Formats: sequence, C-alpha cells, structure tokens
Amino acid sequence: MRVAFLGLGIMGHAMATNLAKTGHEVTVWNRTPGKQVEGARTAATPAEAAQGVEVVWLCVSDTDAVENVLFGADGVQKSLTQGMIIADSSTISPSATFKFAERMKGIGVAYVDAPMTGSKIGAQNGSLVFIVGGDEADIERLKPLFAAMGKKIFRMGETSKGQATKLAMNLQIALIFEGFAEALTLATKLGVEAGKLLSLIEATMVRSGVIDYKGPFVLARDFTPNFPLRLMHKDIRLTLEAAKEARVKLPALETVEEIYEMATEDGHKDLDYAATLTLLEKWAGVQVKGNAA
Ligand code: NA7
Repeated sequence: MRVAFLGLGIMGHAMATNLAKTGHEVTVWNRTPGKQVEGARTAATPAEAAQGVEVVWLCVSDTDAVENVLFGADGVQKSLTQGMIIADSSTISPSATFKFAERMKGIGVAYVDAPMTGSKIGAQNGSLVFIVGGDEADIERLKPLFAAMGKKIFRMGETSKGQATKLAMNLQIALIFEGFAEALTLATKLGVEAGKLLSLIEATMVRSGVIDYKGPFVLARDFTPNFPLRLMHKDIRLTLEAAKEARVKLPALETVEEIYEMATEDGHKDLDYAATLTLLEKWAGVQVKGNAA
C-alpha cells in the first residue's frame, strides 16, 4: 500500500522500517529533519508526505503533536482526499481523538486510533499488539499494515476506544511497576536479597508480564529507555484527565503521578520509567541490586 509515516521516534522509526521492509511504498516525515528510513522516501512536510497515499500513519509524542501534524501549517489536512485513512499509533487523549475524527469525517476521511503495546523491542521485531478503535471495514483495509508491524490487533470499539483502552492498560503497568518497586525497596531495607525476591515472585501468583520484563533490567540497574519516563508520565496525566472528564476517581494513580513528577525534577525524565525506583531508594536510603537467582 502507499503509506505516509509521520514521526520517526523510538517507536515510529522501527515501525516505518518494517513497513518498508515488507514491500509497502512508504514516505516518511519527521519534525526534526535528518532521520531516514531504509527503503522509504523522505518528505519535507506532513502535507508532502500525505500526497497521493492511501493511508497516513502517525506516531508522535502527544495530543498537541498529533493536532499539529494533522491541522497545522503544512499539515496532513492539506493533502487529504476522500477515501483515505488516518491511523494514529501515538498515545493521546481519547476525547481529542474523537474530535479529530469528527473533523475528518466531514471530508470523507476515516480515522482509526491504533495505539500499541510492546515497547521498542516489539516495534523492532514487528511483534506489537495494536489496541484499535474504528470502523471494522477501515480496520480490515489496514490489516496488511498491521501485519507488517505487529502480531495482534484488538478492536475495542469505534474511534477513540483504542486510546481509552490504552490508558486503562498503562494505568495498570504504572501501578504494577510501582508495587514491584516499593516491594524491592522495602525488602532491600529489611535485608532481603532482591534477586531472591524476584525468583520468588516468578514462582507465585505475584508474577506479571511487567515484572518479568522489567525485573532483570532493574537488578542490573540498567535504566536506558525502553519506555521513557517522560512518556509514561504523559500517559498518566492523560489518564487522570480522561478520568476527570468521566468523573472517575483514581487515588493510587494520583499518588504515582506525584512520584513521576519528583523523578522528573530529579532529572530522570529521559531514563526508563523504571527509574522511578531511584526515588523510593533515595527516601529509604538503600539501593536495590542483585542477580536474578
Ligand atoms: P519518541 O521517541 O519521543 O518520539 C516522538 C516523536 O514525535 C518524534 O518523531 C518527534 O519528533 C515527534 N514529535 C514530538 N512533538 C512533535 C510535534 N509537536 N510535531 C511533530 N512531531 C513531534 O517517542 P516514541 O516513538 O517512543 O513514542 C511515540 C508515541 O507512541 C507516544 O505517544 C508514545 O506514548 C507511544 P522530533 O524527532 O522530536 O522532532
């Protein structure tokens, strides 16, 4: 298919590379010039990238970035024609997504929100899981592209329900990790070896995908970003905003948001979100480390 891919960050670059590798005709654009994708053409603006394509796929930081790329000067909107599909893999506000989609509907352009889970590694090896909102027929048309970048699609309902679900998923990741980090900090302070605790977790119902994935990185004190703290913080804020709009109270997430705020003040925003552990360690006066037993 002819695809414009906009946003070549950690996730977007790997996704666009997989699209080009699987034979799709890809044109890429990134706000900061100089990024390229092997096998793809590079455009100077979103409008230029979107010219004559069937699908415009976005993967940029946040709600403002999506709005800018779609409706800003030299935005995608200038090149849209009836029958095109916009797919957005950024994690952004569900209510803003709904509004963007309504604006597109007026000109006969379909809008599918397709945030994903699977981190940098999933993006690189084409094993992302897409959490999708949109019309079934539009999603069907996108299937060859989803297949090039991921291993599964979950349709959660109409447009914006993908974003709503993604927030509900990341809420759990943030809280599960925080629980793990608090347990590691307490156990270390009480003299328990972190590696032994991890082995026990893995053998019991406390086990989770989040801990399986993050545990070895944490024990090795490797906080290089697979999912940067600043982006998880953005998702937590989005989740709290969506909850406020829906009049839902999320007390645990509100507390975790403060920890992200302080971790950001400590200069950790570009590290992995696992670096929130360092704040708990600072308060407790310990450092968690060890080998997975
Ligand atoms: P990164 O690696 O931080 O990349 C973010 C991308 O978004 C990068 O290409 C940025 O361009 C682009 N960006 C940021 N702000 C803007 C604006 N205002 N306009 C246009 N483009 C912008 O994030 P990931 O790839 O890990 O994640 C992307 C999304 O997927 C995010 O929503 C995650 O939560 C999930 P730059 O190179 O900085 O010019």
